[in-house]
Amino acid sequence: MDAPAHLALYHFDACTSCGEVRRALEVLGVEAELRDVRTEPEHLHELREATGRTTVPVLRVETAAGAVEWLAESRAIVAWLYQRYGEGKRPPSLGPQVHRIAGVLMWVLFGLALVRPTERDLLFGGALGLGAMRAFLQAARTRSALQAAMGSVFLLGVGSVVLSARGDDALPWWYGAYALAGLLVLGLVIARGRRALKRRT
Ligand SMILES: N[C@@H](CCC(=O)N[C@@H](CS)C(=O)NCC(=O)O)C(=O)O
Repeated sequence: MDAPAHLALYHFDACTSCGEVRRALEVLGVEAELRDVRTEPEHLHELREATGRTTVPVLRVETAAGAVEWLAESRAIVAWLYQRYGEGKRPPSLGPQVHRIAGVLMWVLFGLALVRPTERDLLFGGALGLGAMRAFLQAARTRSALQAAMGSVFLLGVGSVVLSARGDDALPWWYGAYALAGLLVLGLVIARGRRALKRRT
């Protein structure tokens, strides 16, 4: 392919695979127009029309001559970016691997917590702790505000499990966690509305 003249990334904030691509763009100092398919549905429409896909990330590469190529799958996109702009650097593998393994482990602990009621607090607390670590690491790597908020919800869950394990049931953990999740959803709806308003003006 000729040298790309314009890159556009179809993505959305909460999408972890998109975060990997945003991270690669940032590390490599590559400029790309970010097209959010959740807050700007017209981009989802364009993507579906051009590729038939409704999942992201997808990178649209346009050359100076006007040729357009669409790259899908986060790993393939990151590999392409490093190959083209990495100057010999290799794509990161540790961060994504830690994220994947922590995710699997978290669900195993959640599952075990359901079938082993005697160790429920420990298993549940462990799962929530892993969830918090995973979300905060991802937030730091990909600068996702949503992941940071998710990390806070998990952390609150850990605190509440500890309180409940100590017999302090005055604050059942799920009240706090759901209240925070509600606030988060509200915050996102407001932010989305404000962005949409800004685009129209
Ligand atoms: N294996 C794909 C995963 C693509 C994928 O599942 N993307 C999700 C978000 S992370 C998606 O677009 N889901 C559609 C939706 O949530 O509307 C990749 O790594 O790029």
